[in-house]
Amino acid sequence: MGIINVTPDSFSDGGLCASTESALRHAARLIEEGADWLDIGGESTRPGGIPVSAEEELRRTMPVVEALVSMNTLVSVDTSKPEVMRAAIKAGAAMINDVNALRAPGALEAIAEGGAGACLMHMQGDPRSMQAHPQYNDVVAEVKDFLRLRLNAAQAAGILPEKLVIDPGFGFGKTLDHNVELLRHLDCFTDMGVPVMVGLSRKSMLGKITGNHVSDRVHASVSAALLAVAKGARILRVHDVKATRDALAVYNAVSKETNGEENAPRRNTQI
Ligand code: 8Y4
Repeated sequence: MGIINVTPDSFSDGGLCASTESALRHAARLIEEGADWLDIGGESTRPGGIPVSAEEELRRTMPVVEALVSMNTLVSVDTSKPEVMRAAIKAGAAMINDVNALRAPGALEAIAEGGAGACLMHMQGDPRSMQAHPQYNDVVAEVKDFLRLRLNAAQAAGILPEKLVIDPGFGFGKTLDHNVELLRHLDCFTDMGVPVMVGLSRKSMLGKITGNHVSDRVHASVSAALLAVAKGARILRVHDVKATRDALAVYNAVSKETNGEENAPRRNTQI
């Protein structure tokens, strides 16, 4: 899943048309590089990101969603606002990627009534304060308990299990140790009956591990993505589609599940 941020460029006075055009140019590139999905976001969900109104989020994202849907691209919309969810689904978005796991009043109903898919992500606290004092007794167990509760709430609201995806939410109210622990034990999340999605791309945990600036985290991101796949992740939310695709091609060529014949039991034979 390739990431498309639609936020007005503060260094140009091109306004909305310019940001729509540059988002669509970027989308075309990510599709060419092999993205199956594009995740369209109109509000910065990073720590300290500036909140925007539903109207502004719609103004930014809808022209991009409409254009991509008309080009037969699988579109996911990164939003926590029910009003934006409804408009995105009406325009043809197949999935809503909600870092708030459909906890806003009306969010569950928006997905259920629209018949769309949803990614339920774990976050401790809210984007403004979540990185202040992240705290867990057992991060894997607590994230898993939260996701189980949200899966149950979604299904109770009438969302079909085959429309749901879960995500442990790397970097959302977690220290480096919490993030590493979650990635190390990502396989613990594969028994919940729905695919596991991860977003590790260029995140600060990779900056802390490598010492690299956000502009130089591609290699670390690809490594983390491959580790996540090895531990059962099925959807990777990434900036660098080509690099991730190349790594996955190598992974899939070697991996046992896809090969059959080539992987008959082998042992070391003497002479
Ligand atoms: C550099 C680049 C530094 C990006 C930080 C970031 C996730 C997500 C985000 C995720 C799901 C981000 C919307 C944060 N992360 N959705 N969204 N999972 N499902 N930060 O991990 O990319 S935004």
